[in-house]
Amino acid sequence: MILVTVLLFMAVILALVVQAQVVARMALRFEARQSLRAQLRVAASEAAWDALRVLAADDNLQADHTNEPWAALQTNLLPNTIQTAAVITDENRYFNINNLAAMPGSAGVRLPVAIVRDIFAINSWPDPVGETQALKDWIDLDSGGTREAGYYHQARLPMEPPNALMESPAELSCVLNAARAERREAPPELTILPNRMEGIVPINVNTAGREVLQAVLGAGRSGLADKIYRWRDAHPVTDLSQIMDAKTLNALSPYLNTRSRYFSVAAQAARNGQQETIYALVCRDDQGGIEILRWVYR
Ligand SMILES: [Ca+2]
Ligand SMILES: [Ca+2]
Repeated sequence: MILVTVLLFMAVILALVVQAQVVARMALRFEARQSLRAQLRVAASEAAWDALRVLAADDNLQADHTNEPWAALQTNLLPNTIQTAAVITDENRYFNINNLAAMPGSAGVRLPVAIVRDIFAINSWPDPVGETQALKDWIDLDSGGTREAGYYHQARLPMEPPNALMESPAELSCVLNAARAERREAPPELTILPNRMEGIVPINVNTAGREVLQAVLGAGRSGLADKIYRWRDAHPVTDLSQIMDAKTLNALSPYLNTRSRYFSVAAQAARNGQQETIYALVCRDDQGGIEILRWVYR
């Protein structure tokens, strides 16, 4: 009986020791993962800063195009075997959804709603007028419109317009999918910028894709879009008067520029199958100075 008790006691002790070892090993592994995670975040941050230094060193601030050094993918293998990659995207190649809150200063200039409607139409959304109205009412300061708070109450949707500028892609997606049965990604031609300084954030004619360019120029100006494409294949547009006459320029000037102010940076660091990513949105001023607007770890 005593022998059985002793054996049982030893078995319990052994089980406890094994369990303690397993727990200790798990804790060590967790600590190693956390430590690598911290190292990866530092490496990703440094990769993002290196990319931003190249952006700040741009020697031509009057024109921005994708053959400039800042637009190239930057990769690095660090002495501690962490691999990093950083890429800068010119956000002025897209149309800023917050432009819907602005009114062009002079008559005869195309309205932001017309451009956004064209972007939805190009992407074959079912109701470009309704989708644009939903975004406009969400952002604009007034409460008069078919997609203001009353619309959401009536449809029993648990949300209502903040009547303020949009802040994130998640917010844009939420508004667009509020009443949709099937979730859909926002059109890739749209971006979300804080436009604090200017009423309308222009697109960059040197970097904008054909769909954005076509939507901004409007129907009937496909010849101009072709001309811009031909011009920038040979050399960047440095002055808008190079590609359009004064009358056309007058009608489109709030929407077009040859340079960019907003850029996003995606930087990633990886080792042993573990990775950390940073996404940043920055604003570059006329002297090349960089201000960080968003800095998110993903
Ligand atoms: Ca430049
Ligand atoms: Ca509103």
